[in-house]
Formats: sequence, structure tokens, C-alpha cells
Amino acid sequence: MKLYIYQHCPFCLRVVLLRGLKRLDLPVQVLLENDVETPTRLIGRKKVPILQKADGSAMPESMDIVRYLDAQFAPPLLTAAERPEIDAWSERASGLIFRLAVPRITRGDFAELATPEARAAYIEREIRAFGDLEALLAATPEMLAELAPLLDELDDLIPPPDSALGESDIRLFPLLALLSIVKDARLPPRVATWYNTLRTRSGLDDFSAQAQ
Ligand SMILES: N[C@@H](CCC(=O)N[C@@H](CS)C(=O)NCC(=O)O)C(=O)O
Repeated sequence: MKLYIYQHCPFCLRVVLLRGLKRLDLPVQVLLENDVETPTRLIGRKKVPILQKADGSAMPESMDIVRYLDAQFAPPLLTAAERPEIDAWSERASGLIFRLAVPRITRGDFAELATPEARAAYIEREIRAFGDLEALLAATPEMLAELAPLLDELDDLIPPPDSALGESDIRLFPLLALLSIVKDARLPPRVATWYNTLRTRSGLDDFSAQAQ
């Protein structure tokens, strides 16, 4: 089996998190952002993550891959019930977190942006999605002010760090990992403890070393 990802991709981070938490011996290949051929050959479109299974078939969609890997490699890890309040928070906060993280990712050190052509392709894709990236960067203080009360709400919702994990946790973690590239973003105490516990347990590097 092999997992194809972009390092910055929050959907890929869901699978990378599960892989780390379960200590799966699953090779990872980072595709270049301008590599259209590989994902299209595997799943008919340019989207990651993709899991290439042992029989050669390819599976798209992060949560399908997460469920497949969790079922395939016993014991199952994601045993907690869904947490609708956490999922609702993730839905509500994700747009703002993407707008904070994306302009920084375009300047960042990521394997999928290793060539000028790959970085140009990524910047073009994100301008199509988010418009003027410089304007987004300039709006950082306002966006952080909007995020602070949301994070405080999350602090009241977050489960204890030693609780059983479920799919809601797998969806939440990558959003907080994306925030690690935003220099002035601060997690409130319980969220920080939850995040750092999962980060340590999974052995994942986040983007704090290149926070801007
Ligand atoms: N619903 C998909 C979303 C995956 C997705 O949007 N991946 C983005 C990277 S974050 C992608 O591959 N985009 C490539 C493109 O649009 O060119 C999942 O959960 O796996």
C-alpha cells in the first residue's frame, strides 16, 4: 500500500494522523502540485489523499481512507461516538482557518511546492479559491480577532486528551495543525493540551517551525 498526499493538505493530515497514531507501516509519497498525471491515472482527477491498496486499486476521500485503514489494521482506534458539537465547530471555523493558513502555505517549505512550477500551480489554485492572497495576509489581525472567541468556545467543548478517539477528532486535528503556521495564533489551554497530546502520540510534525 502507498499513501499519496500534499504535506499541507488538511484532508491528507487526517490520514497521516491515523497512520501515526496507529504506527502503520504505510509508505507516503508527496506529489508535486503540478503533477496532474499521477492522481488522474489513479482516481481520474487531481485530488489527494489517495490510498493505493495492495491489490493496486486506488481509494480517494480522506474519511473513507481513514475508516478503511482503521478497520484493516486491528485493533480499531476510532471507537468514540461522533461528537456533533465538535464537528459543527470544525465546519464553522474551517473557512477562517484556511484563509489564515493558505497565504502562508504558498510561501512555505513543503515537498509538494519543491519546484517553481509546482509552487506557481499551487498559488494559481489558491488564488482561484480565495482571491487576493496578499490582502488575506494583511487581514491577519482581524481574522485572528474573529478566531479567538471561536477557539474559546472550542476550549469548552474539547474532550479530555485521554478520551477514546473518534472521527470528529480526526477531522478537528488538521485544522489546529494548519493554524500552527500562523505565528500569532494561540490555542487556549485545554485545546492546546488536547492538540499537543495527539501530536506527540502520532509523532506528527506540524508547521510551527515555519510559522509566519
Ligand atoms: N473530500 C476530499 C477533499 C480532498 C481535497 O480537497 N484535497 C485537495 C488538497 S487540500 C486537493 O487535492 N486539491 C487539488 C486540486 O484541487 O487541484 C477528501 O476529504 O479527501
